[in-house]
Amino acid sequence: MPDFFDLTAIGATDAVIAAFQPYETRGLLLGRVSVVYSDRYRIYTVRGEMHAEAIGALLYRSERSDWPAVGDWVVVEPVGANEAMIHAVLPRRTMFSRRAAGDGEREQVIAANIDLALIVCGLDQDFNLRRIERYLTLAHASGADAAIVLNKSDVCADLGACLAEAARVAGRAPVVAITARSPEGIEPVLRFLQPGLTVALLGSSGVGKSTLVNRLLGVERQPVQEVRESDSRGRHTTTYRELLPLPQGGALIDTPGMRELQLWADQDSLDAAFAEIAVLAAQCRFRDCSHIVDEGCAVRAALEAGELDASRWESYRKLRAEIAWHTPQTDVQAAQAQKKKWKAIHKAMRVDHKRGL
Ligand SMILES: Nc1nc2c(ncn2[C@@H]2O[C@H](COP(=O)(O)OP(=O)(O)O)[C@@H](O)[C@H]2O)c(=O)[nH]1
Ligand SMILES: [Mg+2]
Ligand SMILES: [Zn+2]
Repeated sequence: MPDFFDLTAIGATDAVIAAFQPYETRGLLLGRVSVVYSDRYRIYTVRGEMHAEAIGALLYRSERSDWPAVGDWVVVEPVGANEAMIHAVLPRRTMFSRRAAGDGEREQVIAANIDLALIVCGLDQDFNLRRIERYLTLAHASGADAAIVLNKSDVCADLGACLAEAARVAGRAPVVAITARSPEGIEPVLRFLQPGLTVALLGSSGVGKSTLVNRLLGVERQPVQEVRESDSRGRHTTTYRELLPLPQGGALIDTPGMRELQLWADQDSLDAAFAEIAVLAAQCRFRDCSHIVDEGCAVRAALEAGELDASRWESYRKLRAEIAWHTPQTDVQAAQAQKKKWKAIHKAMRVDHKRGL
């Protein structure tokens, strides 16, 4: 363990340090969560990597989604050489969430404070634009920037065509093609990594995320799995999500367990991922246009004129239905909506009162 671990290299910005300031006087340390086990954590502090637990009050007094997650900046009290107690979680800048499995509407935070989401896809039989759209929506919802990394360029018959197809759904996200099979093969991805930046790898299992991580770290850190020849899909390997400091500065988060990704996003994130559809919808005659049968529908008109890709529209509709079904509404949002509703009702009642009703 090094005597001094550089937290700036893994993303301790001025804002993070300012948020920690009030605690510094009490002999507490700033830390960043690298791994979450069920009730234990691994963290990086200036003293290097430590094991940690959260104080009871932190867990009892907050929602599950406020518990420490991978990537969180935390305030810790060192106890012994290698152990610490987490006292507080500092405010998150960005946050990746999904619906907790088997539990209706509960938000589960997968990773926090990610600057850039690298959406990794395989250029084999698994190449799938619809999945890119899904991950892009998720990235927009998190607040992080996104870039698309097409891996396995060595097995792609028509790289130009695949790059062009991906670019058509990418919006403002840059698209690069790589092969994690060789050191030179990953060169296009290096420009996305820099000291202080936290990058997360998103993508289905089997696309080569762990191979890329190992290549970037320069060591075989993550287990790489064999894929089935038939459909290029990988079998699930059970590893922990982990924040890994990069030798050249910056941090990387590999995200196993995001195979069956349940969207935790909102309409705005969807509109950001499908900007051309959002622009069209704003031009429909009716504000609540169904885009199915209504008169003056700009979306239908564009579809019929061939100006809007039917598969894009189909993809958008599916994701929208999924979002509408599981509208992520925090308690605060729900309370605010209620407050607004009753304010309007009370206002109407006061008017009635003045009228002598
Ligand atoms: N042909 C080819 N295979 C790759 C490439 N990168 C990774 N693979 C293979 O894809 C399989 C899945 O890789 P892995 O890193 O475990 O994928 P992950 O599930 O996304 O972490 C392994 O058999 C890798 O050897 C590549 O650039 N080209
Ligand atoms: Mg993996
Ligand atoms: Zn319409």
